[in-house]
Amino acid sequence: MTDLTDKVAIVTGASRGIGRAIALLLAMQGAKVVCVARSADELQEVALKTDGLALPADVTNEEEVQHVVSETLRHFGRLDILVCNAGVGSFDVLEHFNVAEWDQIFDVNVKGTFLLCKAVVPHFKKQRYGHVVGIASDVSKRTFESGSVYGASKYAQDALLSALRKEVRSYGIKVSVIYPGLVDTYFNEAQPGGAEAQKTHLRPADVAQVVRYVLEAPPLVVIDELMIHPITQEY
Ligand code: NJP
Repeated sequence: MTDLTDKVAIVTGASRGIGRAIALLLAMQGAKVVCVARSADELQEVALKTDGLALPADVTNEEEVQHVVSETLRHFGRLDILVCNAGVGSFDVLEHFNVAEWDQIFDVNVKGTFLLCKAVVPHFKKQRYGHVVGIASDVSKRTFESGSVYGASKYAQDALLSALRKEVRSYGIKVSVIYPGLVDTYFNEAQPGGAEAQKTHLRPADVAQVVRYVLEAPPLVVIDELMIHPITQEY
């Protein structure tokens, strides 16, 4: 088993939802967590709870992403884990989307993942160690009506991470991709905690447990992919 004590982990989208739950759980395992998202106040609250570092940043901005990585290394002197979780989505028939909405979804879900990996992987290669975890989606593997744009972005994010896994394996770097089904979060302007969603959706902590499981795998073991659904969800 890989001990997470004192491992340094960047978690994007840590201000709420799944990312917040991942940050809290990794901190409980003794990891030093760098919380990244745009909402500075929410991020500060998570950083206080995790005894970690809040670095407000937009994952679509290369300079801000580079700053997150250099500031992490300056502050902690090491970096072991990257969790690419920040993501956005909305759902409608294809012709109702405009180009700005397409760009926003692809910028956060695909370019954000690309920029974080681009900034972190050279460091991981130098130390010949590191673990990238991507929070993709079950719709990285299937399509559905009204999911064309979001689904395309999640297929692209998955392809990027799967190819990266092949590029970095010989350096001892792991890349794991998690494919959650419905999760009770603020995603797509939802309000979590409703009675119905509690019966039909995973909790953010369920996904966080999967991330922990993947990260704690023995050094020789890489869990490439892991899909998780609420038992009530038709898939
Ligand atoms: O959503 P939500 P989830 N730069 O809205 C951050 C995937 N997923 O936790 O910047 C930096 O509660 C945002 O922070 P802020 C989904 O695709 C979900 O459900 O402050 N951060 C917030 O912390 C996504 O990849 C479901 O607004 C940015 C976080 O992202 C991941 O799970 C199902 C940002 C979003 O929190 C987490 O989403 C599935 C930016 N430009 C996959 N833009 C589900 N919930 O059902 C957004 O299959 N964030």
